[in-house]
Amino acid sequence: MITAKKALVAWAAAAATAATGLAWAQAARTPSPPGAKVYFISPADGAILKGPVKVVMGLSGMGVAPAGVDIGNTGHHHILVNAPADIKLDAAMPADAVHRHFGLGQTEATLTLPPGKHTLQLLLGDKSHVPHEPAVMSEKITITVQP
Ligand SMILES: [Cu+2]
Repeated sequence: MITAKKALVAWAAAAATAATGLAWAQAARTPSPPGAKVYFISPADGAILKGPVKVVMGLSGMGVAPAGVDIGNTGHHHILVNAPADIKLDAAMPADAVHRHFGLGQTEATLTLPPGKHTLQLLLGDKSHVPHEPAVMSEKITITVQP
């Protein structure tokens, strides 16, 4: 016997697979144009510095727009601090110590991080903080903050 919940899950999976231009709940992802990329202007990978850490974010092939603004080929920056490898790309990013949002369209940030090694990664989000499809994500860089 198939339960209502199982039926719903099966339907959802089929709908998600078949979705073409179909808004599917909150998981609908905004397309990114080919070649779009985010990158760190600073700091450099491997940098050893004293805090607070000034981060300058670069974006190529798309525009920066504040969160909540629905304009094609735009997004806002997020810095992922010490993110796990299995970061979710199909849902809105939470706002927490790992996911730092710059929803006003900022392209610079100052991070206060404890001394030690940290990884930083940029991930662009759409108006609803959901990564684009395909995700516009930088390489992960490692920095060392001195005491
Ligand atoms: Cu965001």
